[in-house]
Amino acid sequence: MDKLIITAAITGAELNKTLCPALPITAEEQGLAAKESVEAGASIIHLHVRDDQGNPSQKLEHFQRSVNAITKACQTSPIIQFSTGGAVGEKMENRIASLALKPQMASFNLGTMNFGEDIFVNTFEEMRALAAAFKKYKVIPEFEIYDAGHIDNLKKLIKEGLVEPPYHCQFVLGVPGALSGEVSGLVFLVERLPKDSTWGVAGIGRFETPLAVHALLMGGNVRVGLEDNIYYEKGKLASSNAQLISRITRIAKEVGRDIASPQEAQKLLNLT
Ligand code: KMH
Ligand code: ZN
Repeated sequence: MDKLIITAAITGAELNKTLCPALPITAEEQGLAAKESVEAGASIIHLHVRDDQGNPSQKLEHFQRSVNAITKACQTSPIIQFSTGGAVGEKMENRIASLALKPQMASFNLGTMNFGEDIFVNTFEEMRALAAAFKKYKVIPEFEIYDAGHIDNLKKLIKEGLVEPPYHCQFVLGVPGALSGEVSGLVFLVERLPKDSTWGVAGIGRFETPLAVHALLMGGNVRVGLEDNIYYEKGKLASSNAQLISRITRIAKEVGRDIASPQEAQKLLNLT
C-alpha cells in the first residue's frame, strides 16, 4: 500500500471559538495549528480563512496572510490546499477568485446539496467556471464528494473535457443532507470512482475516526481536523487539531501503514 496521506482540516467556515475554543482563527493561530499538525503526521493543510472579525472570508489578502503564517511556522512546508467551498452562501465568483494566488491544490465541490438547514450551491454552470479557473491557474483540484451522484457529476465534467487525470477525490461523509458515514457507503463510492483516481475520506462528527480507520485499511487516505469534528471522544472536546491527527498516525503505525511526509504526498498526488 502507498503511504498514508493525512490532511488536516484545521478551521472550516461553520465553527467559532464559542463552539470549539481550540479552533484556530487568526493567521498566527493557523500557523501554529499547521505546524503541530505536520509534526503529528499531516502532509496537507485544507485551508479556510477568516477576516479580522473572525468571519469566513475568500479574500486573497486573507488567504495570503494565512499562507505566510503557515509557511513561517512550519519547518517542513505542508501542501496547502485552499477551500473554494468557503462558507455556505458565499458567491462562486469569490470562491473562484482565491485560485489567482496559485495554491498547489484547492478543493472542488461537485454538486448542490442540503447542508444541514442550508443549501450548498454548486451548479453545473458554476462547476464549469471553476474547472476553467483550475486550468487557467494550473491548480490541482481535490474533488469533494458528499453523495454518490457527485461521482457522476465528476464523470460528466471529465466527458466534457473540463478536468483531467489524476483525480484526487475526497469523500466527505456524514454531512446532514448528504450521504451518511456508514462503511457500506464508502465501499460503494470507492467502487464507482473513475480510473486514475486517488481517494481519501473525511468523516463528519462521530464518523470521523471509524471512517478514517476503515479508509487507512482499505488503502485510502484520511482527512481529520476540527473543521470536520470538534470532539476527541463523546462529550469531550478536542484540545487541538494535532490531537486528532496524532490518533490517526498512531493507529496507522500500529497496523503497518506508514505516513507520507509532505514531499512524499506531493509525489503520490503527482503535484511535482
Ligand atoms: N463549508 C462548506 C460549506 C470545501 O472546503 O471545499 C464547504 C466546504 C468544502 O468546507
Ligand atoms: Zn472545507
